[in-house]
Amino acid sequence: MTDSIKDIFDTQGYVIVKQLFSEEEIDRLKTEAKDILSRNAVDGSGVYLGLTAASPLFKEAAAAPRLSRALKAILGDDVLFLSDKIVFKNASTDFGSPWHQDYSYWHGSHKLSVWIALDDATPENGCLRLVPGSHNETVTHDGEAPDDKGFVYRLDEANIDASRIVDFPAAKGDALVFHDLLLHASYPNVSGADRWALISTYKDGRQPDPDYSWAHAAFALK
Ligand SMILES: O=C(O)CCC(=O)C(=O)O
Repeated sequence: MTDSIKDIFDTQGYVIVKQLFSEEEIDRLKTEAKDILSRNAVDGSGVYLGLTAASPLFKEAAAAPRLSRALKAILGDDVLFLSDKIVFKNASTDFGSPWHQDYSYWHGSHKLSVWIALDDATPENGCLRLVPGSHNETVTHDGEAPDDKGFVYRLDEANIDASRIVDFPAAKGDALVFHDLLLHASYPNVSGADRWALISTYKDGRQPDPDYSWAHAAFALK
């Protein structure tokens, strides 16, 4: 018997969904994202929040039927989309995201996020790295945050058992649905090519939470 998506999520803290979106759908989303960035005079590499608030195409993607079914299998029928962002790492910049758990930034009820590859992601251009099962563990963030790259709650890689780390190389359109306590990071992009990803965050709408200012465009999935 194969394990259900919820069993896998509960055990590992994540589920991989191959080809959640087709190449054509991803190309349309990336073109739309580039338009949004250029309309807002954003260039280089970085993070941009609020795609769904800015674009019907992103809103449709956030509620795509296959994604909605997977989220409901994990969270139950009352799934609330909270917010999304693109993490765009272009040829000119190469920072890797440090090890962290998203929950440190949000608190409240546990959420999950869906990381979607807008480009093929490899260790060379900055694919994600994960610690399976870490969503069941309490972690003390201890890394320094001396630069301006955000991620004030970090865990020094020296404090992670290297044998537990797995890479998530992704083809564009592949997705990782992950718990907000899953320890994750990404490699630096040393490839000279783009590594863009869309990250959308959801929760069980029945769970009470503070009024998150970053979730101003929240909507319930049908
Ligand atoms: O896409 C990445 O490089 C990682 C981003 C990330 O972990 C985050 O924004 O929480």
